[in-house]
Amino acid sequence: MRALGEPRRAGGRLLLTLLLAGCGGPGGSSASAGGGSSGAASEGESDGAGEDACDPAGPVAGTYAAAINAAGFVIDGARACARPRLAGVGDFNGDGLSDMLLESEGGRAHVVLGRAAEGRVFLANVEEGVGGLVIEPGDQRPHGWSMAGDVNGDGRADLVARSELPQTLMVFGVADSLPIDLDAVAAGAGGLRIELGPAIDPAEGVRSPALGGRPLADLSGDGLGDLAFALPAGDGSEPGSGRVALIFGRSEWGGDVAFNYVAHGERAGDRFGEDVAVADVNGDGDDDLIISAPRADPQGPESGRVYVLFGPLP
Ligand SMILES: [Ca+2]
Ligand SMILES: [Ca+2]
Ligand SMILES: [Ca+2]
Ligand SMILES: [Ca+2]
Repeated sequence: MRALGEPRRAGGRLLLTLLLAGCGGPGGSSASAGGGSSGAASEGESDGAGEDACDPAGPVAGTYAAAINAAGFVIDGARACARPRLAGVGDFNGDGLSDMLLESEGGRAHVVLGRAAEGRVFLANVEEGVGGLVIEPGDQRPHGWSMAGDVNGDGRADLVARSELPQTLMVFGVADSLPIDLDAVAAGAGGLRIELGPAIDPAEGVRSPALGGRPLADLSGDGLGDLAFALPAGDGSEPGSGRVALIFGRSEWGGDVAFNYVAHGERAGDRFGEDVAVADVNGDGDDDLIISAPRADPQGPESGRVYVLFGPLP
């Protein structure tokens, strides 16, 4: 096995040994491993507006030399214009270390395995199974990725790829670093396709197919991770008030998967479900569900309301 510090590009041309300090890598990569994502479940919108064009042959900002004033490591993207984003964290391979889920333009995702070593991780190496694994989108064209908890109880965090609605794909965590083909997952190998059926209208705009960012987001209290689908433009108590729907984890997946719990916004236009997070707010040891409705009107127009639902949820 090669060391992580030796990037080997797919074509085999580039062989460099780069240590953390003082060496600029291949141009165009960021020195920060962070993507600004908090781990709350409102992440995963990569198909949005405001995209500026990226020229793969365009100028680069200069040399990147890992100028972080702390111990740690950096993760460098594999290719120009990939724009990897941090889509979630969780222990995908079950080794006790938190792993990072990165999603790139075009739907490709990388799982970068947690490690104690400093230095650099190259996604080009991860694509060859060194320090992580790649998930190729195939024909599934995922719109966004999220790290879920362990939704099947095997000790490994699982992933969710938002595919063409009304369906989503779940990728079960694995211990090895072989590439994962999302087409195979859709066919039932190493995961499954969840048909959400008419319960989700594509026009509703699903925001967050998983409650990532925590080792386990367990809102049902059974020890298995659960999935959340936030629909801030969906129908709730009134049309367009928003809703959040949960699918609870289970040891055996398959067949039709129905929502186990649905919370509704109160008034049209509330944007209930704009943000969703999980934390133990009341200190009883059970996860609680936090949902924002920034345009609710309880104290005047769009004064906003945040709901805290104590778990376990029925
Ligand atoms: Ca891990
Ligand atoms: Ca799992
Ligand atoms: Ca659960
Ligand atoms: Ca609690």
